[in-house]
Amino acid sequence: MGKVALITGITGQDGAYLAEYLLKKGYTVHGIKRRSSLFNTERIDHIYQDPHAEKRNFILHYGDMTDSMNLTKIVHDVSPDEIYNLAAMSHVKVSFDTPEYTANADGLGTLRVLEAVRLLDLTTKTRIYQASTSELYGLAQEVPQTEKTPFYPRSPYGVAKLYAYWITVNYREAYGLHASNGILFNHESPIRGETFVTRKITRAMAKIALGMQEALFIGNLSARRDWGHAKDFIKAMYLILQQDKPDDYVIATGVTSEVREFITRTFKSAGMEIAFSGTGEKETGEIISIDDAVFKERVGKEYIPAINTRIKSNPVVVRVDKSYYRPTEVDQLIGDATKARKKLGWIPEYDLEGLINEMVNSDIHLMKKENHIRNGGFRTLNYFE
Ligand code: NDP
Ligand code: GDR
Repeated sequence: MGKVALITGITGQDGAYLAEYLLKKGYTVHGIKRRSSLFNTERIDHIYQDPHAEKRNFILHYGDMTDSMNLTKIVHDVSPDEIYNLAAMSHVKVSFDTPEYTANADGLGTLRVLEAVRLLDLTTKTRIYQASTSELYGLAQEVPQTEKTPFYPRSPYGVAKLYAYWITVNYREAYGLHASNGILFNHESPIRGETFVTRKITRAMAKIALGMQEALFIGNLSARRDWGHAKDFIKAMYLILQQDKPDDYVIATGVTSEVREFITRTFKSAGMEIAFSGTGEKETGEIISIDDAVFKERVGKEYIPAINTRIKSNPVVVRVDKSYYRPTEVDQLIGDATKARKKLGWIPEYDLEGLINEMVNSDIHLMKKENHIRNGGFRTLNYFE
């Protein structure tokens, strides 16, 4: 009999990759999804199984991190070997708008999962992975950040996750739960939420290249992040729960880059050279040249005349909008994953270039599809976040 896993946040980026990964390993995967007025299972559609099918190894349950009775019932019914607690209001900027909800879902939500395991006498059976974050370091007290670096969160999200981190450690120490924190640095992918900065950039670049959008409006260009690929990072989650002893691990690539550089590299990957000028809110990025060969290969020969005409009249494709600034910012993050490398044998396969190329290819493909729909006279959705 394969193991049984329960994933909260299964409809999110990490939940989708992890579910697929565990299914391939022979697990039966249960996931918690929220009731939504629209379908919210797009990321797991390829592994979705008809609830009417007789034998299933992928089962979804309605639930919410703010509802302890519901969570306890699901944990009881599933009796999982492993719980991956990935559900969270995960957008740092939005957490300033919804601080109480974020504390409830991200902080108390974790307590609810731990408490369900304890109350149901599953402490010796069920292992728990808590999705902790580099946002705990916030105003970083040390460079690079390790498991020993003191925390200094800078957002309601970071503070809620700080509670989640420590309550996980506390349940491990107080009740002997196999409960571990993965302190994961930023990880991205073609299925990253559209309002996180990397995906916002790759989507906007694709639309600009295809003549569907004028400019990318962005916030703090100077923030630095340690960006990896979600496919690599979910493997670390799995490895953490396979260890005999529970523990906390930093998971990071060890390379940090500016948002500005992510933009430059994204456009370059599709054959567009960008140069930035000006400072603060007046800073802009303009296309200074097109590499026809790369543009042809990545975007398509037929789009070359239009982009050339466009940049002759208006080369500016990046503008700053201060509404994307955060009340308190995390300026720089870079992780040291030596412990994970040594103890888990975890080594990421993707570098930043590989990540960007994959996201760029995927978003150009997606936007071409949108473009075809528009050119066919049909409406497509507008997103301006
Ligand atoms: P996403 O935002 O893509 O996914 C979050 C998931 O949580 C979604 O399935 C969402 O459901 C679900 N969710 C949100 N609120 C609730 C709630 N109240 N009840 C039940 N489910 C809820 O995040 P990621 O996949 O990127 O991240 C996974 C976890 O890892 C999160 O906890 C995040 O904070 C943490 N993390 C992420 C990092 C990253 O770089 N990606 C780095 C470090 C930590 P729905 O689809 O309906 O919105
Ligand atoms: P982050 O990711 O806050 O690190 O949290 P995000 O991509 O939102 O921001 C990264 C940096 O880019 C700057 N930035 C912008 N960010 C967004 N979203 N939109 C913009 O227009 C923009 N312009 C500049 C931000 O100010 C920031 O400095 C992510 C989430 O996945 C968390 O859940 C997770 O815990 C951490 O990563 C690790």
